[in-house]
Amino acid sequence: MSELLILNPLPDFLLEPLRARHVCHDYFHAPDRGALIADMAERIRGIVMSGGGVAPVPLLEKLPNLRIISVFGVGYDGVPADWCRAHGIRVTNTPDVLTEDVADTASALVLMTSRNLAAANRHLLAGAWLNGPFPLAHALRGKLAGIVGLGRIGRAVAHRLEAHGMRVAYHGRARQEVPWEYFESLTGLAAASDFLIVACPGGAETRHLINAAVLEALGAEGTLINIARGSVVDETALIAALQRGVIRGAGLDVFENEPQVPRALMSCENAVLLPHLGSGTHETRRVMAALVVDNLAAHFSGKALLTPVC
Ligand code: 8YV
Repeated sequence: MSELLILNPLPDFLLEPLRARHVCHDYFHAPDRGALIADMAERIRGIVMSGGGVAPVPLLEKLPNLRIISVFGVGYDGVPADWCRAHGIRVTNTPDVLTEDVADTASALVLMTSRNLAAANRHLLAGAWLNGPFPLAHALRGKLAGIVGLGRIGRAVAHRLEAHGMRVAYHGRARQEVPWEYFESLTGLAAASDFLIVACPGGAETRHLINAAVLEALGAEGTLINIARGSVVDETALIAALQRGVIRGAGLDVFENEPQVPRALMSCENAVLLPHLGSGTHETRRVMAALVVDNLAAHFSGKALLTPVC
């Protein structure tokens, strides 16, 4: 049985099939990770990690027989993919199967922020409705949804928001054959948008892409939505923009240092914050888990990988 290093906590419905097929070593909970690696470095043939996890090069360099990294998620920004390519290490992820759930989450955050639904819930639960109605909010129809990164998830978000009567535009590395307006300038898209929706990959190329200048352009009637990676947004600049009313609000499912969320951000009443639950449904996570198991099975039996990154 091939031996695997489990880099992050995984759900039982993934751990059980992995343990039935492989010898699994729990790196995350190991009392002495250095000793664990020193003891079995030669035996490790694969790594399993979560979408938000990190597989640092210094760790990978200690595993001379590592041949595959299987990511339980679509985002693989925590994997040094170029290094893996150069060292003959395959990488797989779980694209497509989580697109609809993550897009649903983005659509929910747009609705929650536009209609202040989280505050409305607090209003009722606190008994404030007895003292008067909840304040009016804002409609979605006719508003512009500016999508940063029109990949699979970005397109699914666009279709959902069109169904709410919103207009759609986008920014990305290149213009695409789609019926929506393309903005070559991110700041230009922000200035035109009522909702700026971050749906691009994480990683060095997009780190702090959404900075103070972009937030300034989004403006006092604008809302930032992020269902991609926390690293894409300068969180310090976002907190300042929320506190000063530079933007109207934010709806976030991802954060720079998960699961630690800055108290200053949690104190912003104009922010709706979710604990990175974008793909977090029974239906989707089980299909993702099956992809992880099946990619490993394909690799170790010399067959083509189902969802290769490299
Ligand atoms: C993971 C994620 O799916 O898919 C991703 O890239 O960010 C997450 O939604 C989840 O953490 C399971 O690993």
